[in-house]
Amino acid sequence: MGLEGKTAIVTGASSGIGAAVVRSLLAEGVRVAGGARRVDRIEAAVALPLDVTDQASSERFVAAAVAELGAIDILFNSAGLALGRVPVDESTEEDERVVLETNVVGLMRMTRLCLPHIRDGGHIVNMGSIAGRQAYPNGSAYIASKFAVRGYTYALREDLLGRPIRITTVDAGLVETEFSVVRFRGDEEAARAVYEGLEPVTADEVADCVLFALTRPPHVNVDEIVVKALAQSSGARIVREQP
Ligand code: 8X3
Repeated sequence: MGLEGKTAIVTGASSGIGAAVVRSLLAEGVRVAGGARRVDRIEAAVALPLDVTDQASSERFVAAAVAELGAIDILFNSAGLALGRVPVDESTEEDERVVLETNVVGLMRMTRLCLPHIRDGGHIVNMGSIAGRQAYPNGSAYIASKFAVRGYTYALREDLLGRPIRITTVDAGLVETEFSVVRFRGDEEAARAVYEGLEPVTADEVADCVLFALTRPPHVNVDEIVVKALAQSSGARIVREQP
């Protein structure tokens, strides 16, 4: 099923998996509105400021995107982050709030705001994580947020059942993007160590998974894709080659 001429909204469009999905949708002939705080980094023709943690910003974004694109065929909810790798008793309320407000409340808000504009045959793809399927040590807020994304996606599927809108989550493991630099608050060395001694999945390879789900026939709903580096069985078990 080709995507030529379809329209898409992508959140978290300025970097990582969001930016990779923008690129692959553009290559398929999709008209994309990308939203992020760093608008200058968005490669989509329609690049708009978006802070999913801010209701007014999200409302302005959706109104402007719909004004540019008309109805929406694809919503890719990619905006998300992790902060820190510490045990629960060292975690801070502030970090927990930022992670949950971005990954969970922001994703729910964007879905709710976009839904009235998603036309029949539309598709919502949520970026999940293997952290939303199995816990690993020292990642409680991120893990809680991604379990919530999976729960919300299941609930969405129940509430939209009978409507011609498909729903997919893509749960990725180690993907080398700015994710770890953000998680370690700019500490590039700590971020690099996350991917050392193994070949992580790339953002483009995750975008391929998104494209696969989007291009199935309209009656086929790919519920979940779980994609990990071959060198990991979970967030906690990773085999690294010694230098
Ligand atoms: C990212 C996966 O395991 O690095 O969503 O937290 S993990």
